[in-house]
Amino acid sequence: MKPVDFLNLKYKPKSSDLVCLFRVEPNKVSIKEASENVALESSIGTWDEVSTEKAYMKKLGAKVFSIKGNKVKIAYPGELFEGGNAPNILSSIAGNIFGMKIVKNLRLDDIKIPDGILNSFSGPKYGINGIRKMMKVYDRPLVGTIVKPKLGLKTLDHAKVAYEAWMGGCDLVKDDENLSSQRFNQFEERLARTLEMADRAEEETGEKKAYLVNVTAETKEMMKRAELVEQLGGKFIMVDVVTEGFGALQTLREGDFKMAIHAHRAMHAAFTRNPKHGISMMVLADMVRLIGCDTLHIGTVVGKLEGRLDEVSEIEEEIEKKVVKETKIRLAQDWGKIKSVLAVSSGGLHPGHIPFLMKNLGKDLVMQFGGGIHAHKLGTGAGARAVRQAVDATMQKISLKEYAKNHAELRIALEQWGK
Ligand code: CAP
Ligand code: MG
Repeated sequence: MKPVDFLNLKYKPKSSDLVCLFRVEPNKVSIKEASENVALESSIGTWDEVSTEKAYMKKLGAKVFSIKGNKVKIAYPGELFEGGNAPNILSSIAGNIFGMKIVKNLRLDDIKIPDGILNSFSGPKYGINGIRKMMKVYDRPLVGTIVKPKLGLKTLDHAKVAYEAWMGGCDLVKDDENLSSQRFNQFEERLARTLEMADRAEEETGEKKAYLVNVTAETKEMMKRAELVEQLGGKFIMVDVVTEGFGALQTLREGDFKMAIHAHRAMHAAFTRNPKHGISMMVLADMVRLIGCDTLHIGTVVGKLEGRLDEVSEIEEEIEKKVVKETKIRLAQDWGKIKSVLAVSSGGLHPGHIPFLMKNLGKDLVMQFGGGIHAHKLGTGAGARAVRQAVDATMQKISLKEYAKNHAELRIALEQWGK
């Protein structure tokens, strides 16, 4: 039987193919041989031809159809995958291949998902427009905070910090990625007390307020917690999408709760950070959108993660800006029935960063400040006000320095952290 051709540089991908862009660094073999092995191992092949192979399955073989330098494009027939099954797709295109000896480094940089697979998923329930409608904020970025310290606060202190932040002008208050239901701050009590504070702040400010409570846990327990949030009238739940896992994330989305899902990406840098090996943030963003989260962390360029501005060279900053911008654009790209995802910038941010973020990432954005609010000299409420003042100034095209002249909270923030 003629072997499957996993390498065909004349092949024109079909619209029903899922196409992957890899960066391949061969290990003592040609790029053609390395790429061919990536294609076979991530579809129907193994290290030698097996006698059990049937002619009828050849059409399922993935094909390397473009090699430009170390950039390799591979087309996967849509029938290779089970529709609506995210872990299944990743087990092929992002499975064993990263461990193969025939490559020194391998990075999945980008994917193009065919309509057939797109339409087999739910996508976000609310998306950018739905969240804007829910929060009644239409013309500016949303601002949020993370209750800090990230762990250790007792429930009533947690709820109090949240209240201060909402009263200061935060739209969103979220749990930190590693807060679940530890003894010092148990989930149910925390949920009830903090939602009470959200209701109070809504009444007193006339603005919509949302609590992004972290439901990350064993899947059944996670579902129970999400049901409780819905029963208590919560607008949002938050989940650590990488540590929770794509299958469990689908279970949460298929619960079809009347709540938006906030995706935290803790652990992502374990596979997204190395530009030579792993999986890009763009691919992670695509999977999170496909499954159906409404908001997703995408990075800041200027913040503390992935290297602060003064530590990275201009080139690195341009590359990072490009990655963050492209991910944001991708999250709002037209995917037919699949709604958009609202991008979240977070990590080492303070009010001085706001003009840069709004200039580079626009208004369809959530900007989150943990230390940048709670470390304000005058406390959480003042920190939140300083953030809103910086947003107002930027919306009115007034420099922060000028606006700070008659806005004390912002002036103090700029004295503390600069611009
Ligand atoms: C930010 C944060 C977020 C990071 C996640 C933290 O706090 O709560 O988890 O932003 O990173 O724990 O570091 P600060 P990313 O505002 O105090 O820095 O958004 O890159 O996924
Ligand atoms: Mg955090």
